[in-house]
Amino acid sequence: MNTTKSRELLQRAVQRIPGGVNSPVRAFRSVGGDPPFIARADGAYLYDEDGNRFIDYVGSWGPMILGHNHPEVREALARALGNGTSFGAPTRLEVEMAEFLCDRLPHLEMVRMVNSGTEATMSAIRVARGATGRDKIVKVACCYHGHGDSLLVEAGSGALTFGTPSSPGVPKGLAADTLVIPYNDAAALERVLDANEDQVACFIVEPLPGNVGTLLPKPGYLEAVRKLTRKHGVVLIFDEVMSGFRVAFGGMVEISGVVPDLVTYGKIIGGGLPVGAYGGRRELMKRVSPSGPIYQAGTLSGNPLAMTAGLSLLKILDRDRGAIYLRLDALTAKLGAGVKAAAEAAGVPLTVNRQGSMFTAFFAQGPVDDDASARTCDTARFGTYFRAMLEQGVYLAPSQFETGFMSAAHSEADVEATIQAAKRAFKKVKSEK
Ligand code: KE4
Repeated sequence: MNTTKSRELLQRAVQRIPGGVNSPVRAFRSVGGDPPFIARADGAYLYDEDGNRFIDYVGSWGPMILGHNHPEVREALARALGNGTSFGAPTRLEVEMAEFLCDRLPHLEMVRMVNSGTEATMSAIRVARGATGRDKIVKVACCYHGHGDSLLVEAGSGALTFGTPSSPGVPKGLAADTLVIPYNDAAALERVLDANEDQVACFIVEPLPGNVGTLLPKPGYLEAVRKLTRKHGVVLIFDEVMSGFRVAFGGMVEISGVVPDLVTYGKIIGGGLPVGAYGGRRELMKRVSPSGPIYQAGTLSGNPLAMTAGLSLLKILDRDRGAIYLRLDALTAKLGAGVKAAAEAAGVPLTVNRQGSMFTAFFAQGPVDDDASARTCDTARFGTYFRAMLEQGVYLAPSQFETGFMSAAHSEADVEATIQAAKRAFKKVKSEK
């Protein structure tokens, strides 16, 4: 595969951008090799600067649920461009977006738009702390909620789960207020809430974790979490930045029937432009400035172009939700089954987790249902598999601990071609060790 232009761009990029990328995972550090620089995308495909085409299972990490460059989204943006790009003033589009979301998501009584998932989770936590007057938060070890200081925290030593920074630059004092527990373990949540009575503002969790690869909630887990947080007066925050409008139109709230106090969104609701949102109970959201004292702001929040792209994508999902989610589920089920069968034929242990069009092939015997079991993966084998797939024109998430995304633009032929590529890739994995 010719990668001349991408390599030249990477050499220039690393001179001026940390690691040559504007978000770390794009650098392919955990899978080896250098990333192709993408020139354009259309439907299910990415095209790099050297003209190579890839079947894309990253979809910009979630937003491209209908595929890249959707004509209705593109045309809506073209029309909006003529009106100007940003005003820093209230617009009709923001009202329409807020009404669209709240009218269709019963758990959303009020919502505030921001510019990323990180801003959404940071803000939701501040609302929980401001509303309860409590400083501590509880998070799950394997969940990622963006790079806000309180959330770049890993499980500390000792039984009390006090957090320690997972990055330099996060103050120890702040990290200590973040308590970290394993996923799918309601007893661990009960212990930490009992040990910190009246001190915990919120429990934030990806109801369907996608940042350690895809994990599924055990039966009863989310219900138990809801019961425990209500009992202790703790705000329950579902981080649906990835799963929202992805696993179902109503996300994991729709699938599980468990209703959080606050929820965060991102990715799909921006249609590929920078958008995040947080919202939920009116009693909490009315406390946000300027209607209340809890401060949060953003120059480009609710930007007209981002609202246009997000609304046009969401309206298509709403209009054709039955057919779209059925197609996504069927295509992804076919892919998962085909890849699993290919691994078995090659004698490579593999566990495929999937919910709708979110999926991960873990190089582990399995089951993989929490952080500890996810960490047993053979990441070296994943790297070999990833590179072999890329060489064959299949663009997977460049880390074992990430989620893949199917789009409605993928065809049966794309899925079949991917399965055939996987058969060859597993043979290479097996031959290497
Ligand atoms: P952003 O700040 O990247 O828009 O969103 C942060 C975030 C919050 N919550 C969840 C559940 C998320 O998945 C994310 C971001 N997801 C990663 C994918 N692992 C974005 C990819 C990247 O960091 O480049």
